[in-house]
Amino acid sequence: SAVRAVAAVDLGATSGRVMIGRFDGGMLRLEPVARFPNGPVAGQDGLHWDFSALYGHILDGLRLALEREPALESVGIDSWAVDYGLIRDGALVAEPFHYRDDRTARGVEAVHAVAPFDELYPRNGLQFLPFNTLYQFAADDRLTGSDVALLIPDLVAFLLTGRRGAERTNASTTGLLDVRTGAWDLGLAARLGIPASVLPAIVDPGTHIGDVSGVAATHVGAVLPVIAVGSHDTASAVAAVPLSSPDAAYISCGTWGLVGLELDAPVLSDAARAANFTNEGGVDGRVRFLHNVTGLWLLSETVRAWEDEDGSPVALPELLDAAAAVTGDVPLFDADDPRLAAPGDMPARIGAVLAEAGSPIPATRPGLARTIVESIAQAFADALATAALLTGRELDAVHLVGGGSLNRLLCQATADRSGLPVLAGPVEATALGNVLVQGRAQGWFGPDATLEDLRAVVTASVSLVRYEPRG
Ligand code: LFR
Repeated sequence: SAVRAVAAVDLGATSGRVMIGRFDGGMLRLEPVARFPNGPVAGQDGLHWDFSALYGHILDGLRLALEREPALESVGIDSWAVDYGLIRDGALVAEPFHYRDDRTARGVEAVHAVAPFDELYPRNGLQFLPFNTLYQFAADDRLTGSDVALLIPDLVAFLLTGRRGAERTNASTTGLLDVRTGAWDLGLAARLGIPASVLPAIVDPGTHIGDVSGVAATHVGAVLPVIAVGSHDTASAVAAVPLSSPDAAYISCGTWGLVGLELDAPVLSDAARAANFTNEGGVDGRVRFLHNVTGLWLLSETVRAWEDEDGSPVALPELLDAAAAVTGDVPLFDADDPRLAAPGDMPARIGAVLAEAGSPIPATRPGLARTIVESIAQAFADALATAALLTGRELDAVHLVGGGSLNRLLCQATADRSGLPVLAGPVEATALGNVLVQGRAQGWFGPDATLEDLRAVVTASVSLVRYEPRG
């Protein structure tokens, strides 16, 4: 049978990429086409994304993808969650804010004054994160003058096709989607002064959004269909986790470490609320019951500070090898300390957190890198234990996917600290999940392919690395 192919646009907080995904002989293969940096940009009114630059890279990447694979059947877009662009008269009002911008603190106060967290949790099912979209809306003066608010992947799809919508998995991260009915919670929105008109119609993964048209089609060089995927990157990643049993947990580890289980129904208990576990929407109506652990952000921000200091790049593999060779006591800190959420000066801020707890501050770079990795692994292990407790499951394995799956020190430390075997890979789970949902919409896997069938394709396509817990 002929090779089938689609393009995946996957935007992460530190880099974006365009990939070709090909399905051939029962296996999926990814070909990276373009990779471009991403990160916060300090503007006059706070931290933004350079969305215009990202969009330019996406257009260039799609053009290149079509050159390499003229038979591309469609494109799907995923990105980090919660952030949005405002549209007025068909154009972007301003560069979207970055979720790490601290204006959200104002929004949290304003929202909780009207609807306290205890009331929100059973309604929207979300863990408290100060940047959830509803808090950002509450701190955004431009919202009421705008025609519509579009989450980042929906914004890209709008610019490509002219069609507005809110893809369901990502909409679930706004705090404005009713966790029980799956519809916009317009009662809550009204109480918060959020006009219903800014919330577009919900679109399910697998839906044909529209075709690349107008200037975008000219730039890309073709009228390519755009298919909604699990547009929240974590939803796409979880869709591609080759779960080995119903009691297997996952960690999607990139900038964040998203630690949890896939469930059929949300858990909205007081205990889940107190533990700050979220019930986000997955592909096919599954529930992503998970906790956000600050992941490789701590390491990448640390490395970035050292690179600024040196004026030259730091080699990560060498750093991690040296970190693995560190012996003796490794001091730990709370990876989720909110003081480590903002960009800048990470080694000093981690040092301050350690010092405050009376812990020694590692004197060498490998020493600090080891402390960071072990602290992340400990936070992973804690979240895994909490997930098991809250769902009454006895976990038998942990699938670690995403960039973190290449970090052997992190994988082994997670196995050791959780007492569970860690199955590492695939590294590009997000792009694979993006491709799988498009491929299903294109009929690659037959008319009735379930999420389990899609995961079986992942199992057939990648090999996992197993880390056993050491006593
Ligand atoms: C991971 C992620 C998380 C979300 C955070 C902010 O890339 O999408 O799931 O909580 O970024 O959007």
